[in-house]
Amino acid sequence: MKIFSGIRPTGELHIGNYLGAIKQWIELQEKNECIFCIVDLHAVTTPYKSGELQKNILELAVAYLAAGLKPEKCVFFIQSEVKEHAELAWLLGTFTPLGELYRMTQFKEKSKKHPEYINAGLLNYPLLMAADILLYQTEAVPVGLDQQQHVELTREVARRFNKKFGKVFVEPKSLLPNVGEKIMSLQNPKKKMSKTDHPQGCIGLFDTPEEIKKKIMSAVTDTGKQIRYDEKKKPGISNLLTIYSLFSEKTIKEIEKKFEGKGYAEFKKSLANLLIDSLAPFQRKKQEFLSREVYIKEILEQGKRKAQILAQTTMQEVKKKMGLS
Ligand code: ATP
Ligand code: LTN
Repeated sequence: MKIFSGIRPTGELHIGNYLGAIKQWIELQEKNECIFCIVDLHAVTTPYKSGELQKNILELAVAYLAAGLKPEKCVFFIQSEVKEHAELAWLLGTFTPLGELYRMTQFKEKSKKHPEYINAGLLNYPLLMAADILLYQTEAVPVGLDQQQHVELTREVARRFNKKFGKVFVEPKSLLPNVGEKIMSLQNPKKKMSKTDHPQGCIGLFDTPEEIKKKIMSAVTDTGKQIRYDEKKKPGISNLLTIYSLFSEKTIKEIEKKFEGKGYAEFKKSLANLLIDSLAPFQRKKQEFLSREVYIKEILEQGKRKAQILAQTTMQEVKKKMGLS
């Protein structure tokens, strides 16, 4: 199967990114044709510091490697280095009704969060994402729940193009993890964990043991004492149980049983230790890759060359069908 996915270089990866997206990528790379992108053109649609972007891009590449992506098994590259992404996004915009873009949840949420920064790029964001996906004849897109709506829009765009101009694109589907599709913030269990939100709400893949302990111990929980999964009545504890389950590979039931009659503090202590142990290998690998900048740049260069060939082939067909060549 052809797989494509991407992450914005907007800060340190967190366990939501890992459980929602990257964990699936690592499994998928073994038996599929995978392309994983560092989507820098998407990162500039929300407030950012231009002087920090290159550093963030390199850090995301390091994070991809530290989390377990293998350059010999998948392609990874930087979006802005393959010009066809922006070119195709423009063309897709010429036949997409504005109303479809205005109703996207992410556009509404990011507009609310940054009322001073509602730019056309933010509105067109899903078209650039559609271009990312459609350029590579992608069949499946492994993402967290928040991105499912964008993949649906991509399907619609592909369908519309194929009908209007003739078949070029494959209609992709989203691949969500069975559990972990939406990890919630530790500070506000009604909101998703996010790189650019409250840092205390988010466990970074490379957080130190002290940071992990502090964040888990101060995670917002619910009234009551029981360690029991109930998304409506106990969203805080339910989120922690989900995280516990995914990192320990134990079922929620088993964990509830293990902590029967015990308090929140004991459960949290155990979760903090589990996370410290589970994330330690990522931290070790990150240190190793941080000192190998030349190697990482070489991987990104090779990825760019491979991606360019595929993207150019699709673009030629698109232009021919649209009468542009
Ligand atoms: P930002 O704060 O910049 O919007 P983010 O933390 O929301 O960043 P993205 O770069 O938008 O992260 O997402 C990268 C991938 O991680 C996507 O596939 C997204 O669906 C997934 N993802 C992000 N947050 C979560 C979460 N809390 N739970 C599960 N998956 C998530
Ligand atoms: N919008 C996504 C990142 C993204 C992406 C993609 C994901 C950009 N292009 C293509 C999958 C496929 C997000 O997580 N914010």
